[in-house]
Amino acid sequence: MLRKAIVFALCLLSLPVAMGAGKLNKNYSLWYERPAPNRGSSYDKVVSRGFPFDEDWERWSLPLGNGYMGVNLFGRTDTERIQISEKTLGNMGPYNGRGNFTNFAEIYLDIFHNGTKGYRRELRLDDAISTVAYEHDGVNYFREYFVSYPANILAVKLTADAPGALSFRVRPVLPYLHPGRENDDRTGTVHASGDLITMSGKMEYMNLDYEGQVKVLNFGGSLSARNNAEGDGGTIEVTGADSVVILIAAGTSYVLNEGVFALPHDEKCKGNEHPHRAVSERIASAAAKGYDALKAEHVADYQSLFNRVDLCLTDEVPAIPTDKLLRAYQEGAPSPYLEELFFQYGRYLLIAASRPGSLPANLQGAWTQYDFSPWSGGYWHNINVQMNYWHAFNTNLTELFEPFVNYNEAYRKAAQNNAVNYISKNNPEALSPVEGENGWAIGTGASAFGIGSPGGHSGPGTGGFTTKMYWDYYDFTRDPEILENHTYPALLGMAKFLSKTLKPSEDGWLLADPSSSPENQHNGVPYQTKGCTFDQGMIWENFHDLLAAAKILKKKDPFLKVVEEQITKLDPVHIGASGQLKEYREENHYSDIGDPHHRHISHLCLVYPGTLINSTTPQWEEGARVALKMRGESPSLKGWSMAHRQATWARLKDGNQAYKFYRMILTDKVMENLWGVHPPFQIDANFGGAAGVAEMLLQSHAGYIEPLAALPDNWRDGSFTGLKARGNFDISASWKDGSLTAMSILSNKGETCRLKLDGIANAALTDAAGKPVKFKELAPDMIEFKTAPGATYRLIPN
Ligand code: FUC
Repeated sequence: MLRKAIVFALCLLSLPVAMGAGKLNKNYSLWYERPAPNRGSSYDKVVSRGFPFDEDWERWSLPLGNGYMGVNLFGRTDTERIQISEKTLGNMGPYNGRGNFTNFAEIYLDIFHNGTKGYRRELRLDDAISTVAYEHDGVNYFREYFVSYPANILAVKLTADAPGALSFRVRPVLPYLHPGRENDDRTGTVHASGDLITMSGKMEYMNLDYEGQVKVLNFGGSLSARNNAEGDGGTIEVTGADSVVILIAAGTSYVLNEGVFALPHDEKCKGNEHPHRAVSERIASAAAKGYDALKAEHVADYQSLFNRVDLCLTDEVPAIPTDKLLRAYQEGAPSPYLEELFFQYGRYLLIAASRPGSLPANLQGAWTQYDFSPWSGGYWHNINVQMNYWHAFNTNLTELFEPFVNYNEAYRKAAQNNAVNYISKNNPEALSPVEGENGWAIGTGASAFGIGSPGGHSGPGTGGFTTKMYWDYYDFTRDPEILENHTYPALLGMAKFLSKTLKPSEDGWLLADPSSSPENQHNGVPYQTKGCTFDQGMIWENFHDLLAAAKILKKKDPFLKVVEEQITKLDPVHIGASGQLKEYREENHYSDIGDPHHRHISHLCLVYPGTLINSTTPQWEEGARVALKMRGESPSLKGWSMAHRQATWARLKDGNQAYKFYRMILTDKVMENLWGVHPPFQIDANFGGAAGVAEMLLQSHAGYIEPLAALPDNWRDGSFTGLKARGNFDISASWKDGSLTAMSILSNKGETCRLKLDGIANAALTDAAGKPVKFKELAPDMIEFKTAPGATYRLIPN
């Protein structure tokens, strides 16, 4: 049970006034009284489809990252293990050699402190710094680790409270060297010289060079570098230092461009610059800058994103370590603190896994210790990659979506070939001979090196599901440059493809043919049909968003006429004999076809993240409720499946159901380091869970902003600051006994603001100076007012 809790902050009843980079209401950290166990990549346990599940790494290590680099810390005192990932390092992997995210390096620190006292390790979300503290032989030792985005470097500082107490060996090891593995060899050397260890090698399959450097800076004491005869054992011995700073940089010759997706595997990275120069420069400039300046720069950079959103559901911070807190929660104890922590952790992990210039967050975010990662550590487009970015939009981290944009635009050319092949095969009459006119198509699986085509278990709607992110990218930013240069071209190209996947039905509709509701099976085989709800719905979303974008941009493309015509013939929504939103047109009662408890709820994508089914279509909403209820809570649900259900229930305005699935993620699908699992570890439950919380507290998809749209009974009192609403408004709110007590609205773009709340027509609306602001009453529960860019408004319900 929970021990005494420390009352730390009083945030529940005060209206948060500060918006943006303010200090958060309380400290958030994951902390433990023991190091992570390390049996050295133990793969005894195998889960889902034969994927390895290393209990030590997956459950107990703590993740840091900067988009480029992922780092897992074990916090050990005997031999510390610092496991490094770099998102662009790839080998052949499964799926016809489409490329696979793989472990970059292991950096061991042989410290040999056994029998320590007062041990504590921590990952502070407040500043993205991890620490280890303990006493050994009467000396207090302390370590600090962070991965800086501006410097693209891992910095480690070791100190002790006695002079000359630090003696240890720095020992990097390159994993998975497979000399002679046919066509997929990984070679590498580790060489130490002076204060620098260089790890350098090649991935044969992609013709990809990689290099890592470890610089050891001692303050007091001495260093000595050693090498072995084989060339793979460079180490640096530190003796009698007062403090030590270790800087680690990693890089590869990968360049994100069209060629990576189009060329044969051994030409993908051929001729690219070796990473030696860039890695050396990063190490040199970080060393010149010095630890304290690097740290200050890192904290400022990180907090400029993280501190935008605050969430307060309790004033209590439990005084027990995270693993025990989680255990108590799993045994039924409430912990609103843990619920806040998991939400903020989802934001932390995206900041660590997706930054402008890096590849997007993959299935494992930015972290892998495996030779072959589960599902190749790829970008799965039939829900996972979308879920990775939902909270980028609603939790005010929009620029973290940029990596996906760059990635998607780089693979667009290959996706155009996919479209030509797909149309040629499935609807040759519709094929356009004009280059580019068939648009672009994306299937489920993709990696940093290659993409797949739609078909098989997931239909063409996968593309509309993908372009939804582009519309949201614009809708949450209202940035005309984004609309013109990114959103519109993505929507238009996808619409050109989707338009050609449709065939007329006997009763006059246009149906995607072939069509599959992602991954669902009937009698053990993927079920293929015509016009399933997912495909029709996601095509509708794409067409709808394209027409909206075209209207704003005043585009005159003749193809828009085709879309205007086709969108009226999609007929995506059908209610069945059980009252359910049907997954298939030919279904009568619920689950006549398909797995009744399938992990995917693809037809409900029309509710979330789609918008076709909303409060203006109450009968469809009711059908969605019935279908979602019937899908049940089978134990075979994955972490991400729960997160999608959570967000969908939020859209259906059922806070208690949404909360139930949020709680279920934390109860069943989260490990001691609060990583979500499929299982194995898969980051989307972390990300989707955070998006779901924001969706419970604030919605804006139906043309108005609605605070507390799906507030559960368990969150009676609380407050948040800085959640993002469409129209680019930053919203803060506080509530008591389930009712809004105050709200503030920062208008970033000066858009008209439409608000929905019971009794809002009687509310007091003022500007920042307290002057009343006039609003138009559209209904007793809906008002609208004009805003000025940069202005903040305050609303107090009556
Ligand atoms: C989808 C899901 C699986 C898994 C995989 C990475 O195909 O159906 O459950 O999450 O992606």
